Amino acid sequence: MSETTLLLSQEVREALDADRPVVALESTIIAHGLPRPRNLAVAEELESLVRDHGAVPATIAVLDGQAHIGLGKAQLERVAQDPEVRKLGHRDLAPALASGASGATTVSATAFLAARAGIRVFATGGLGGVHREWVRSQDESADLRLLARTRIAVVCAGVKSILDVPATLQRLETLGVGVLGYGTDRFPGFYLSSSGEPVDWTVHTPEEVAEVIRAQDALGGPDTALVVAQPVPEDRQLDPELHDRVLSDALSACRERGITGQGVTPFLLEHLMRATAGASLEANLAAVRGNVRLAARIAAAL
Ligand code: PSU
Ligand code: MN
Repeated sequence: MSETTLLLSQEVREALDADRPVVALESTIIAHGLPRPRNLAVAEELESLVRDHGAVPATIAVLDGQAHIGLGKAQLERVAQDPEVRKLGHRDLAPALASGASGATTVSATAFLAARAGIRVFATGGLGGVHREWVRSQDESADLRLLARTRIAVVCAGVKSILDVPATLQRLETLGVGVLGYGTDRFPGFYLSSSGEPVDWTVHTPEEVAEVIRAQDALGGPDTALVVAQPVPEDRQLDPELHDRVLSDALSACRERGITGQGVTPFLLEHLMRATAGASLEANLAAVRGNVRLAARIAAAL
């Protein structure tokens, strides 16, 4: 990719050149996953959290046909506030660049661009995955396939609980994407501390994660990602009963309105937020904050 296609902020470029820790942050959660105007405050807070833990934040987005790795204040504001900002998965990057469009990047697009820029650690909320009703809709997030061929560590709170979690874990296994439980032997459930599903590998410190990353690099082989799944603290999770109740309503509403494709995930997150009077948002934010902190510590340990 040419220099003009991938635009690194000066701060990110200097940090990468000097081998200092950098953490990639995605922008879809800002533009399409959180309500305005809180989303901007969160975007800024996440960047500060990365800095507080000794790393440089690189929020990634496409603006006017240029892929930005690291955003300035005005650029971050644009991503948070401009309703024209689209949602860009990995496959949308080329048409967006070619047409001069602006868009927020999902996990798939962010992981791709971050790896291209030489960033090794990435933090988000919850990965996309296999949707319930996959048999009918064939809706599986592009996040999974992209993570099967991108060398990056993604710190997340599991996959969004709106998904079919066991099916998503099975896909990750099939695709050869490693999964570590951070401080847990259960796969986290995004809004919930546990999805109830087991994970095969548990680590407890950023240094242990760094060891796994180094081993992955030493082994070589297919460029797969590493999913570092950290649960939201139990006292910050969404009440599991409330979660299950509102989720079934949200899924029916999505079906009734015929929402498909890129609209599904933002619709469900929005619906849950309203139906829980903001409680799902607080759980989501608690998870993301924890992930950003941990990602910075992993980047520093590398
Ligand atoms: N994590 C969050 N909120 C979000 C997302 C992740 O806490 O909104 C976004 C990510 O960008 C992820 C996307 O890649 O949702 C998945 O969308 P889809 O199911 O359309 O692939
Ligand atoms: Mn989808």
